[in-house]
Amino acid sequence: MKNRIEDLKKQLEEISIESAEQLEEFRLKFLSKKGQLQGLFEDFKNVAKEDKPLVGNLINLLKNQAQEVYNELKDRLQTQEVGHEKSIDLSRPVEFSHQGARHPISVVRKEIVDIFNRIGFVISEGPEVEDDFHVFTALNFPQEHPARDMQDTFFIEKNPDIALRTHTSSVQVRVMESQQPPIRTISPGRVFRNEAISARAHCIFHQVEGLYVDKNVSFADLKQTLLYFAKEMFGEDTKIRLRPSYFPFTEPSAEMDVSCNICGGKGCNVCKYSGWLEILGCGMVDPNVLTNCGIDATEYSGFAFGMGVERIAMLKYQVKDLRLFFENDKRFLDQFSGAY
Ligand code: 2NM
Repeated sequence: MKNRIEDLKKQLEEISIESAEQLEEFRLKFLSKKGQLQGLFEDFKNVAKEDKPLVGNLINLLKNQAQEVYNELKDRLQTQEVGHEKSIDLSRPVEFSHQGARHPISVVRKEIVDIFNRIGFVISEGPEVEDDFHVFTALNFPQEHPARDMQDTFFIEKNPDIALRTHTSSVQVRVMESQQPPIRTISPGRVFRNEAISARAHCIFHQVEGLYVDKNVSFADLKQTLLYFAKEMFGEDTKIRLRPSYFPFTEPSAEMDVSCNICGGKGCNVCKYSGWLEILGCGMVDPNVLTNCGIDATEYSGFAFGMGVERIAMLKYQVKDLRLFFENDKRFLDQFSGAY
């Protein structure tokens, strides 16, 4: 009897269980009515009277031990099986993410650039600190032009030949100097003007300028390219209109409006009841500019355009004060965290 108890105790200590089937086998063998422990209880009556207290105690201890082992193994097996459901609650709301997001100006700049990329315009970039030739002279600005005035342009104090670029056309001058047509390029970038900061103007802002130079480029090409852009940017139903304008670097020059996509052209406070929103300037590149950049103006012609990214972002997101784009107030920026 003692040997059987010892033997079962040993088996109990060495038990290893991997599956529910093995656990059930264990239960049948040790704990069930037909199990070995029950067998011990049944044979207990045959134990000599003087041995009964000791043997009885041993059997009870063994029974308790077997029950404990069983409970523990069952627990362990269950946590293994359902561990995933226990540790991951799929219905729990996500915690708020404090990761950063793209700035609305970056989102809009990318949108503009992507549209022109799709029709073959290649991005070009250049320096923000430029010389007079690339910012003004090559672009047909006369010596006395007011833009060259200290009041409009930030010059480097010790060298009036060096300035912060006032437009990204300077990048396109560099492109034309370094390569012959066909040229199809788009220049996004930061520009600087010595202006008083207000709800509509800032001394730093962002532009995207485009340039296309090839044989037989016409004003019709300009118009169709910009119509495509307007439809991609503001929606398929968008209409455009061109009004005559003036820039030193283009002739003829025009300002382009798009139909107001807030009121659909009927008139509202965004378009100031005109039905139209001004979004960019454009024109045919003045032959003088091509010549200044080393391109034969008798063989080639081109169109160019330029737009302010802040202005387009203001229209797109209904932002009434341009200064918000520069203040980096998180309460403002967080509103665009899903934009891209
Ligand atoms: C504008 C309006 C019209 C322009 C001109 C050039 C260059 F380099 F080809 F001469 N780039 N961009 C241009 C033309 C820019 O911005 C309102």
